[in-house]
Amino acid sequence: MTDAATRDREAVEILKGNDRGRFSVPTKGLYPFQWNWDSAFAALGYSHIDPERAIVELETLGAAQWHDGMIPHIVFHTEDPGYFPGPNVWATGTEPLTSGITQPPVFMLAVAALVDRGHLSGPRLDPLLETAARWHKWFFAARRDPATNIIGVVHPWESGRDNMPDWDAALAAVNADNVQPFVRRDTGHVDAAMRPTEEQYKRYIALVEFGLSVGWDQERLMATSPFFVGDPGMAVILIRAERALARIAAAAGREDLAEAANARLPRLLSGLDAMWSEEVGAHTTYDVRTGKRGGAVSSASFLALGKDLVSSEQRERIEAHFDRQAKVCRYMAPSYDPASPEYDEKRYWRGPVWLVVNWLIATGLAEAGDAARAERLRADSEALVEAGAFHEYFSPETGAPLGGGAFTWTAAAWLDWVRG
Ligand code: 9WN
Repeated sequence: MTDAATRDREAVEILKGNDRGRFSVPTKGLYPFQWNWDSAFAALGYSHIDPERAIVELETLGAAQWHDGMIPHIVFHTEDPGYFPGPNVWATGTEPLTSGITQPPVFMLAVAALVDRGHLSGPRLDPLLETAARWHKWFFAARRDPATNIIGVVHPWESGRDNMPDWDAALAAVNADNVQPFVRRDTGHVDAAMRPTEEQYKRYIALVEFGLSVGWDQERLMATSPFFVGDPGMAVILIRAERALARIAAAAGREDLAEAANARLPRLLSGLDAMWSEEVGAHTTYDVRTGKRGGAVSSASFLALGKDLVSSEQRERIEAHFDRQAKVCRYMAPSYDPASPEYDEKRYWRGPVWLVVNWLIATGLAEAGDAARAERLRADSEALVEAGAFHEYFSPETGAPLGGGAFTWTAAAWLDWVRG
């Protein structure tokens, strides 16, 4: 057993090793730019060792906000041929250069944590609240199906859970016949068996080309993209972010921002409910184009165990899935149901455990008063770090470390939560 102080030191070293001054890279080599939700977690990690650096991380991300309010999923601060697709493929023409899609809005959860811990207030806080408010409002206009209030994604990368099996059917329907040949870079860094397949990658690029074809007009993208799929993960994170915004903005005297966030919440909650699958007994994806629902429980389903998100009947059914999986998995929470034929212990978001998702599920459980399940996730995450250090993801069966090493958000989750 390595002692906690050694792990703390290692985690701090990883954050520092991935620090590029005003932003963090998720890990060296595989991901050489600033990623959206990774940065929010980096800020949570930094809040324990260097709160000023945590604020700067969020300010840098906020500075990449588009005029329409979107905060993009990648900010390309530097050139780097080690990643595909780079800025020339996205061709968004923004300053700074960015991708053309978004990622889960963990940003406001990090802002709230910094405020609650006494590190952020006044003139540094106000612009960050404005940024969060503009982004949350953008989700309402550009990622909400007006008929159902479902919050969806126009690319699997937006969900942050890229190759989760529930995207397969909608992705397969995307025409990739005209995609120009390209060279993947990810499989030069990581074993291909741990990454998405070639067929999936072709369609990921076809969707980037579609975004380009509508000039990255985000409302048009939602209305016309061949891929627009409701995501319970994105929906729950946005609801939590809106609640955090409402609470912090009200306390900071920004009643205007608090009121707007509160006004959006009922529709966001009804959109989440519309993703409930009676057949599965949990929230699943919902393909807005075809009406088809995802087939099984994913780690995103457990996010709905957070505070005040579901009915007591729904809660019991989701808890039953959690408890069933907790009996068969040495390490919770697998990214996809091990009972499903699509489950794959090693392949990215089709089975492996991700510590940041555990952070999100467990903080939600704790807020909802479910200390036991939250502790199961924390203890399993601790055992994973003991067994496999600070990797990108882990086998739920053996704890084997998978994907990239020395990962910023795994180290941040350790400092913020796992170490207890
Ligand atoms: C595409 C950086 C990101 C995470 C995502 C994760 C992975 C990128 C990729 O890495 O996605 O955005 O190229 O595989 O799926 O959640 O933000 O760590």
